[in-house]
Amino acid sequence: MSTFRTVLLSTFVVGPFSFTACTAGTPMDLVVGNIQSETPPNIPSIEEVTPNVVNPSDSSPSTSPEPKTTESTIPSLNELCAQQLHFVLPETGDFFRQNDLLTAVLHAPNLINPLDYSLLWEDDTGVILSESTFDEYGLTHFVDTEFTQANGAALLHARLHTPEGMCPETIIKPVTVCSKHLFEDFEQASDIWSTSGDATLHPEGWIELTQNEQGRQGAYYNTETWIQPGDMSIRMTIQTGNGIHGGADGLALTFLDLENPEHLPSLIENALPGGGIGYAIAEGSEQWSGEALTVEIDTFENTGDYEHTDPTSSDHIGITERTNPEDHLAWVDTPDIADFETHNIRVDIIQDNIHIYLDDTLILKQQTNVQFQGGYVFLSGSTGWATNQHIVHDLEVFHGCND
Ligand SMILES: [Ca+2]
Ligand SMILES: [Ca+2]
Repeated sequence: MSTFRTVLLSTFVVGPFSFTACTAGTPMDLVVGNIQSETPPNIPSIEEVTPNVVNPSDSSPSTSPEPKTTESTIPSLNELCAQQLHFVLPETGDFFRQNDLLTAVLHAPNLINPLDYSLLWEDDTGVILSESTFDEYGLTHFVDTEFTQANGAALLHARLHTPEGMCPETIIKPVTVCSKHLFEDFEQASDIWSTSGDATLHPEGWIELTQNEQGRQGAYYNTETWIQPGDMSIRMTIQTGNGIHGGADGLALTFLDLENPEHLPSLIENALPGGGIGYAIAEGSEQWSGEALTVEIDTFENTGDYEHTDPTSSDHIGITERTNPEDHLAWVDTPDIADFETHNIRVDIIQDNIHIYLDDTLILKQQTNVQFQGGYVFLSGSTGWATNQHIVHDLEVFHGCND
């Protein structure tokens, strides 16, 4: 008899009955061990059970106070299903390209005999994608491209298959599948990207948006790629700092809603320098509808004396709309962002939620109403009285993520 079974017996078995926990959060279920024709009038909860006491309603003749052990030592399906299951991969909110390879890993750390179990991987409609066995450490995995064929928000289900049968409940991991994907590593000159102002493409594999001198402004823009509205995930690896007077002004990624991309260069050239971070395009242009979405890495507090007002005295990652550097839809302080180390910035927009990650740590989750209608993409940067280097090492955007 295993330790597991001994514990179950001494804890749960009362006369001919045994009691077992179902999945977390559900009430205790009564499970009949030795089948009796009579059911107790009041089903006791687990707290009411005193181990090793004969139930007074037990009318079967018995000369021994010891509980019967033969059948009730076999754990029930509910007992076997009451397991900790934990997705190692994918992570919550992960984004995939359509037809990407999905790798999923699940850990069940407390299985007594993990080799006796397997796991069903299912989609949201209950279709079984695969069944995989556990290893001796309680790990199992699944690799597949079928799951990522459909576009949009998706739920991956995992169902435990025990020696006593299938568990009724699944655990769920939400992910997003996107039909569009922009990736630029700046390793070589591109037909669809162009530099503007002081921006320089370095053959080592990055774009430097300004020179580290006062009053500079530059951009790198793409007249071919239309970023779709809706859910998206934006990732950038940036490096900024090494300047004078405390550092300024920042760098930004903007999606500009524009009918004709031929107007992009002139609009960018006329964007405001300094606190405008090279993305602040004045409203009223006939060439531009006025809709835009920007992720700014703002390293200088503008106080409204000459320009707009920033919402915080700290360096910050902000989300602004309509290229208005005063209109911060969301922002989060990042006081160490201009330390001239490389930093990974990730902004996810899922329905009305903005999630901002810095170096893989979620630093802001905010509910807001994003008006973005899609647009062409450009990176920009600027310096003023204070300066910094403004470098982007790579850029990735998952978009087209809605059904
Ligand atoms: Ca600023
Ligand atoms: Ca700002």
